[in-house]
Amino acid sequence: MSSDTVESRSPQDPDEVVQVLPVADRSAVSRAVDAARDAARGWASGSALNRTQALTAAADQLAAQSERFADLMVREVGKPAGEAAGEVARGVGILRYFAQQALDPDGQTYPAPDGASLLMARRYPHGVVGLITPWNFPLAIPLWKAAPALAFGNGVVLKPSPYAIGCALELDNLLDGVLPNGLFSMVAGGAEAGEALVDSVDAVSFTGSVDVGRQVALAATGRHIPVQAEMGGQNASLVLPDADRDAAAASVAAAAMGYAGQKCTATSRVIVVGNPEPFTEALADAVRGLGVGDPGDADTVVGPVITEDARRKVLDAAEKARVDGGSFLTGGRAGDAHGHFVEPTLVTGLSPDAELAREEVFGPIATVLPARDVDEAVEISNGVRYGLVTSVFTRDLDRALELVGRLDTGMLKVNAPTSGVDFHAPFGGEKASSIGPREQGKAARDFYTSTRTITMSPLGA
Ligand code: UN1
Repeated sequence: MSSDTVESRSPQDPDEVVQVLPVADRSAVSRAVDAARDAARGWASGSALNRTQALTAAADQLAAQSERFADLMVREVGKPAGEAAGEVARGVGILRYFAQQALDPDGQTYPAPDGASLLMARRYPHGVVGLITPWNFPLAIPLWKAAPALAFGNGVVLKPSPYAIGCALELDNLLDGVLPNGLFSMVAGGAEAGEALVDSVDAVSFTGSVDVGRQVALAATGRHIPVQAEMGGQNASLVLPDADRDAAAASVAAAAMGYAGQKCTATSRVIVVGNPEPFTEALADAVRGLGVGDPGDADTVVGPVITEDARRKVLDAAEKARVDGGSFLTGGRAGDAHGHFVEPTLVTGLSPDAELAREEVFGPIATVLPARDVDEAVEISNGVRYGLVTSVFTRDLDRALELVGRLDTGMLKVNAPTSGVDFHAPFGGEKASSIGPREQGKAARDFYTSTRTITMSPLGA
């Protein structure tokens, strides 16, 4: 690979190059932004019904090509086939949902002090929104940003992760067929292309690591443009003594290890209140029962991690955990296949202060931490810099309700896995997990538009 191209390779078969694209330099990025800005003018001032129809057509086309998109996702980012099919279906749902939101009320009226004027607040698009997206949800994340951006009248330039350029290119081709020329485009590249994008757009939405998210937010704030960054998690599941043990174990195992733990919503800490043994055994059994291997197989839950570096990072974290006094209930080693496989790894015996219990690894590895009582479980859960999503397993709904106010978390799930997102509800975290307004649902309009307050006074008699 030369420095002026980026390429993606299959994580289960790293010899297979999936896509190669030229890197967009600064001038290519500004050309894409200028074209989107030109196209966005007519798009925003035209009929909202037109936007509804275009996004509906995109949904129809994606639905018609579901299998092709899912197969590419399996091949390019190693997502297990079942999850890949689910993500394509989610993408179709996102497009249909935001297609309709284009027709929702776009403002409010207020009683004017003089009783005669019309006082209103109306939402207007920003112009061109830059999207910087990760490889782990190569369709859903670009779509849950692009669909509302477009629905509310913006143009979009997408810079996807280099590991997911094949999926992004297919999405670009699909949208090109239904949108005005230049309104949506993608630019390939790494940090430089991302910087060039932040330097030229009118708003930025980012999903990725904490460090890059902070840099993007600082650069965007320096230009006085709206920014939203969704970053990491160190998500906990609190298992109370009255939980339905087997159901909780199955749910936590899938949330920790599904797609090899490569979700910002994955469960990384399992905080067991009271005697930890019975639940820990049930969890280890559930993890051992997960299908591991070729992501193309329908039974696979845990495929490879994205790159050799990612595999190294997981194995280093496991080794560090061992040195810190942890022991492995399952896993702890690389898989023996040719791709970037790691065994699903469950660690016990660590202090909540151990690195593995504080920092995000983004792999199939989780820690079991015992807690004396619910208060201690809350303290452990809140004791990290992240606050994206937390789950509580209990039959005591009064207790669950009380915990809603005590856990520092953007989303709370009761008797449900930390992973999994509803595109029609607000999504985002507290503390280092997020910067800026929430994504998705009705919250999306807050980010992708800006309010103008308008007073219209009668000239008088
Ligand atoms: C999910 O759990 O279905 O990057 C979505 C991520 C999150 C999305 C999670 N922003 O992993």
